[in-house]
Parts: sequence; structure tokens; C-alpha cells
Amino acid sequence: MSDWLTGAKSGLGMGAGVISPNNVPYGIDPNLVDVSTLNVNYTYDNNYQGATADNALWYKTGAFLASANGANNSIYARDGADWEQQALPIGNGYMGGMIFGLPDKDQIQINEETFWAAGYRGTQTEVNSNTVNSKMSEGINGYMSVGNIFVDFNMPKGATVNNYYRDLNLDESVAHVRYEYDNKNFNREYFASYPKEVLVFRYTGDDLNFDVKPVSMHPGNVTVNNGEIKIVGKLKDSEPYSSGGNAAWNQESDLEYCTIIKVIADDGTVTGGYNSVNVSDSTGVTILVAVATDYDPTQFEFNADGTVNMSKTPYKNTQGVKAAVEKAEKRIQGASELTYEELKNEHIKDYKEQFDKVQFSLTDNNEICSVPTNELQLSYKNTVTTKSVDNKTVVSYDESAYANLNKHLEELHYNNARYLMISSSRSTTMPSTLQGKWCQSTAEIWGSCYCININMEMNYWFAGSANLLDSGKSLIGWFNSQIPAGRITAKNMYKVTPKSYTFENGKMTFADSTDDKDDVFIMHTKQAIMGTTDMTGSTNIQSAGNTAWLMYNLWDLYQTSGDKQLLADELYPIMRKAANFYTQYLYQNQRRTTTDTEKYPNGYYYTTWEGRSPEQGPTEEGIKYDLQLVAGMYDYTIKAAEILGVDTDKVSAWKEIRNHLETPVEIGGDGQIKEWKEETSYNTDANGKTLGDPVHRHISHLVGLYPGTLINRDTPELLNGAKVVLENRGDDSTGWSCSNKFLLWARCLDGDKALELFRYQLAQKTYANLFDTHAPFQIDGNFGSAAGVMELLMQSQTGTVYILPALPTEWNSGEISGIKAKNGAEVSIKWSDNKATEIKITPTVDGNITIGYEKDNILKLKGENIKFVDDKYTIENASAGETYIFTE
Ligand code: FUC
Repeated sequence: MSDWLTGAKSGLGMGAGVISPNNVPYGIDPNLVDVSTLNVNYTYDNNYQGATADNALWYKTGAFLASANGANNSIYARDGADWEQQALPIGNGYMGGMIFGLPDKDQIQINEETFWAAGYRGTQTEVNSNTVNSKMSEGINGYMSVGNIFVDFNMPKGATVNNYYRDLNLDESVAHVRYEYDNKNFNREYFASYPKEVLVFRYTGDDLNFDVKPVSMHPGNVTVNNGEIKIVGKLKDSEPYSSGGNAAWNQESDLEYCTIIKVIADDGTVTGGYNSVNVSDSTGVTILVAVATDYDPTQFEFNADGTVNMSKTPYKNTQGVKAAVEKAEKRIQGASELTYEELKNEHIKDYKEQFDKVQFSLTDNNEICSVPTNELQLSYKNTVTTKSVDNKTVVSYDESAYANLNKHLEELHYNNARYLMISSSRSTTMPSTLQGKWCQSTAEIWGSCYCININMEMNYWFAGSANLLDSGKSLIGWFNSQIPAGRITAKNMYKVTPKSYTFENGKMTFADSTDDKDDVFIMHTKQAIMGTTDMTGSTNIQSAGNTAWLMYNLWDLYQTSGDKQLLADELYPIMRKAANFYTQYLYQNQRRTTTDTEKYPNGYYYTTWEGRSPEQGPTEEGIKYDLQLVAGMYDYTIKAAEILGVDTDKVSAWKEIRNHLETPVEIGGDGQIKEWKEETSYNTDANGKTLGDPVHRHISHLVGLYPGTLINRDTPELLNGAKVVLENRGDDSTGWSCSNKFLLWARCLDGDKALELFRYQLAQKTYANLFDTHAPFQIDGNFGSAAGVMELLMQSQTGTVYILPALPTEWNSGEISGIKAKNGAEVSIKWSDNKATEIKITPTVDGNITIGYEKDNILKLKGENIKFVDDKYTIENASAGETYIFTE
């Protein structure tokens, strides 16, 4: 992975300050990218001041590990380790910034959410449903870095800085750096403003002298005027990554871009260079950064014959680069109208509206953690590991070290996930990619894409329950921008076109339709932002149920908000389009007759088409993963239609298929949930043949346990079958897979085992900056574990709100507030000595609320005992908006 940032292609357009990222910049001072000069000496006084906020990631050095960089002195030759392990992310949903905070040569790597390689390469003609789009066979559209901004203080090599401090304050979403050098004080702040759609950096100090030097990763022209650097150009082709296959490459990008860096000094002198801005003798400097492309999700036109009109470039604004320049200029203009303090206050206010909805702590709230975050993480790393038992890995640790771990890391990781979600995903932005909005490369593995065979789903599992509906809503705009392409894919790959239909007297009738409610779409495993809904990558990674799975995320946004208007206007219309696709395809192509009338009394069943239990084992019809996903998709879409009182014709058809679907959840010979129909004992068929990888990272046949509900506490045999699977799979895996196991154990109501997985992830799959690693950095593990935390403390998927259903013994006391149950109610819980001491519930709809808390006669409402029947407490006729407080 030595050329993580680079790739093998070269010769792309050069401009001053603009490079192809595989070489030390042409026309750029080579010292700029020479990291060997970054190795300053750090000293600390006895009265060194550490963190001042509890909810903060903090460090005593800049984000540079000399050891990680070996002999390579150029940032373009190092392996990106500092970026993914040390640097700290800021973001406003539109943009991301990775802050290195280096005293001598600061580096901020930047992203903008529409920097994606290639463009629409959809299949325009009929193709076999098992065929990869030939134009995309080499890879997928990939999300790319914009470039880096260096703020070079030109310090002498090996300089000594004193009392260095670096943090990311999660309460305010502002990163800070401070240090002393040469008997002078220096301070920095960094944040990403959602209201103004810009990144903001603020440098203050006794005497500031530095050069601001951007290095774009994309060809373009640079102009410098009045302290403002503007780069305008075309997105480069993406590159192959060299560590195993092609992410996305040789796909010329359709988009053009504009990056503006505006340097505003309070005092001193600002001079423009050839491709840089110099500041001298100043005490305060604000830097604003805006980036935009001419991406336009509404530009996707059809010809009369239903093909895409390629005479207009899809997803590109008709104004071309002018649109990008205007957008970036407008953003800079908007931000320039406010003072730095005003910008910051506006940002903090906006951020806190999201972040403050939930509070979570396992340690004393007022106690500020005196241990730097990297050391905290190291203490986990040294304590929790795995050992091999019977060819499986099992989490292993020393009991007393385990009991003494500082749980601050666990609460911080959860709160950091909420921070990352708000920073990478808002209602008006694109959803979070595999890396949120933070990608350091133009050739990232898997293209830092939207991978929909678990990763994108996992990203959003916790959004609704963590009261981050605004972030979850980013899915809606993205779906709507991709659905027109998904409609073409449905037609060309599966011969499914928009039709109305109903099921009556044992027969389905279909009629061509142009009504939006009859629209259809389908997507395949690797998704992007420019309509590549057809099969890209390879056939080996395709599964029929993926699109159905994404519908769970939409349904969850309704469940956790209880917002019927949202369901009617935004969520259900998308869910219905997916259900329309599956209905036609399953009814017309996937109905099978059978003599097994015990299982299928009508002598037929519907099954899913060929796919894989991601990403292993046989390719065949009726994979349990696909069946469980499609079953859940129908359950939720039917419920949604019934709640809204619409589409009775469609509901009749959906019920026909749902009621005659090939059995999604089955128990095998070992008592395990089966992954494949031919599985007898675990992972083996009747002939003794091994079917898949017994310890594979995907545990696809448990989607019915989480996020689905087919396997739950009321189906004990199935729940036990899930445990058998988890035990066979073992514990070690990639970061996201560890979070998935954490979640699944929580749903199995084994909180202690779930916590082992969480701690293992924190120990071995988490970097010092709390980024989750696959490797490389993948954000799904951060978000997946946040979902897990909530499953330990509350579960409501079956209708009853269970309080502390899987509380780990180690989490003896704590507090969570403002989380959302799947009936829309807001829930807060305090506990100590492993028992709930206070529960607050605020319903969003009128009606009964049932609370599951295993301890009888413990809960009192306004001092009165409340009825405890069948292990549950019920508040009858609870009123929306009223807060019900239970105490011991
Ligand atoms: C799926 C997983 C991989 C990886 C990739 C982005 O294909 O199987 O582990 O997370 O997505």
C-alpha cells in the first residue's frame, strides 16, 4: 500500500499548484510535500493544560507519525497512515476536512461530496440479468479527494514546540490546536459550517507568518487575487488502486469544479504569490474554503424511446463549469459577510440543534478525561485481543484489566459516531459514503462508494434512533436522484417496466402505466451518485435483496419519528417503487411449483433470483439473505400502505407474494439458522460438502435478527439458532463485521458478549482518531457500533419498548437521553447498580405504550405502582407530547 495516495497513472493535466497526485507537484516547491521536516520536538511544562471538555478527542502531538512514514518523505509516497489514524475530521455534510494540526506545516485535506469519478455509464440496451455493465466492468465510480491545503510556517527543521495540544470538541464541532514556539503563543480553530457550506480555519498568535498553498488533486488553472486563490478545472480520471484490483479507473469524469480559498487577515500584510498567499506580521487570520462542481442531480433526460438522452451529459449542469464557479463564489460571498465569531456562533448553534438531542454517558458527566484519546485507545488495544479456539477466534482478555478499562472511550465512541453522522450527512446533502465524506485518495479501495450489501445500510441503522432524522433524510434525495436510472436498469436487465397491478381471484393483472405510483427501480451492489444502478464490479458480489434492504432504512426513519407526513410524502413513494419492481419480477419470473405441500399448501412459492449470500458460497436462487430481506420489505411496505390507507390493489398483490415466499428463516441440523436452503449442519450440505466460508465476515442470514424482526425474543428457537451461527462464526473480523456481531449479540440479549465485541472493535479495529478500520478506514463500523450501543439500552422492534434489555454487567451505571423508540416515542433512561432508576417516555402519537422491564413492581409512575402483566407495564391511552416519568 505504499502508493495509497498515488496510483500508477500519470501525465494528467498540470497547472501551477495543481497536480496529478502521483508525483511531487510540478511547479511546486518540493519542500511543501516533504514530510521529513514535520518532525518537530514536543516539550511540555509541568502545568500543561489538557482537555477542557469531556466530550472531546484530544492529543499531545500533531497528526504525524514519523514511524509510519519510513523512508518516504513526500506525502505522495507515504501510505496515508497519518491521514487515517491521526488526523481529525470536520464536515458539514457537503464538505469534509481532515485536520493534521502540524505546528510547522499545517495540512488540511479536503473533500466535496460531488467529486466522483466517471459519470453515467448505464447500460442502454437489453442485457442479461447476470451481466456486468461492460462499460463499468473494470470498476465502479469512485468518490475522490479534492486536494490539500498547506499552511506553511517555514519553521526550521527539528524545531521545538512547547505545550502542544490538539482536539476535536464534539459538543461544539470545532477542532483546536494550541502551542508555544519561540516564546510566542499560537492558536487555531477549524470547523465546517453547514449554514454557509464552507470550511473555516482561524489562526491567531503573537506573530503569524505563513504561506497558504493549496495542492489540488485535479487538473485546473489557478488564479490569485486579493488574498483569494481560485482553482478551476475538470475532475481527473480516477485511477486503479494498486493493492488489489480496480476500484474505479479509466473512466473519464464528466464534472468540472471550482475551489476557492480566501485568506482574510485582521492585520499585517497579505501578498499573493503565483499559486499561494503569503501572510506576514499578523495576529489573526481567517481562511474560508468553498468547493463546488457542476453536478446536477436533476439532469437526467429521456428520449422518446425511453433511452437516456446522451446529447446532454447526465448529472451535469447545462451551464457546465460556470455553475461550479458561481456556486463556490456564492458560498464564499455568504461566509465573508459574517465576522469569524458570527460564523462560528452560527455554526455551533446549528450543530447543537442536532447533537444536543441525545446525551450518553457511562462515567461521571462532569469529569474531564485526563488521558489523551490515543492513550485511551492504546489501553484497550493492550487489553482486549482474540485467541484461536477450535479454528475460531474468540475475544480474550485479562479479567481485572477488562474490568478496569476506562469506559470514557465507549461513550466517546458513541458520541463521536453522532458527530460523524451530523458532519457527513444532512437532509440536503448526499448520504455518507463508505468513508463518510472523508476520502484521501482519487483511487480509494471500493471507490469509497455506496456499497449496498450491508455498508450503506449500516451507516444509517442508528440515525433514526439517535434522533438524527435530519441526517437520515439525506437518503431521500439520493434515492430520488438515482431512481430514474434504476428504472432503466429494471427494464434492460429484468424486463420490468412501470405497471399498475392487483391480485384478485388468484390472479395478478398488470397494465402499462405512466403513473408515478407504478414506477419501478432496482440497484446493484456498488452505487454512486451518477446513475450506475446496473451491475458494476463483478457478478460475484451481487445479491437480489440489496435494494429491498435499503428500504428498511427508510421505514426506520418513519418508525423512529412517527411522522406520517414524511412517510406519505417522501418515504413510502420510494418504498413503493422498490416493491413494484420486486412484485413484477417475482410474480412473473420467480414463481415455482412444488410437491412439498406441507410447506407450501398451494403447491407453489415465490423465490428470489440468483444471488449470493454476500460475498461467498453458492450462487443460486432463494438465498436466505435475499428471502429475509424481501420478506421484511413487503412487511414494511404493506404496513406503510395500511397506515396511510392507500394502494389496496397493490397490497393484495404484495400479500400474495409475501404469504407464499420461499421460507426465509429455517433451522438446520445443528439448530443453526440456515444460510442456504441446502445447508444441513452448519455450512455443510447433505453430502458433507462445505458450502461457504464458515467464518466469513458477512453473516447475511441473520439480517432477519438485525435490522429485521423475523428472528426476535418471541421466537426463542430462532433466537437460539442465531446464537449457534454467531458462535460458529467466531469473533474476529473486519471493523464493520465486529460491529455487526456486537449488534447481533445485543439482539440475542447477551449484553456481556456484545460488549466484548464492542471492546474488541475499540481495541483492534479503531485508530487513535477513533476512525473504524476494515482496513482501510471505513465509517460503517463507527456507525454500526453506535446502533449497537442503543440495542443494549433499549429495544423496541417488536412493539414493546424494552428497557435495558441487554445491559452489560460492566455498564453498571449510566445515562442515555433523547433516543427514539420504533413507535416514535422519545426515551431517556438512568441506571445504577445495573438497575433502571428513572425512565422517561414521551410518545409522539396517542395510544397505549407497553414497556418491557423484567423487574416486577419496580416502576412507579408519579409514585403509583403501575400494572405489571405478562412481564410488561402498560400506560393506557398515553397522550402524544406528554412525558411519563417512572422511578423506582
Ligand atoms: C463489502 C464487504 C467488504 C467491504 C466492502 C466495501 O463488499 O464485503 O468487506 O466492506 O463492502
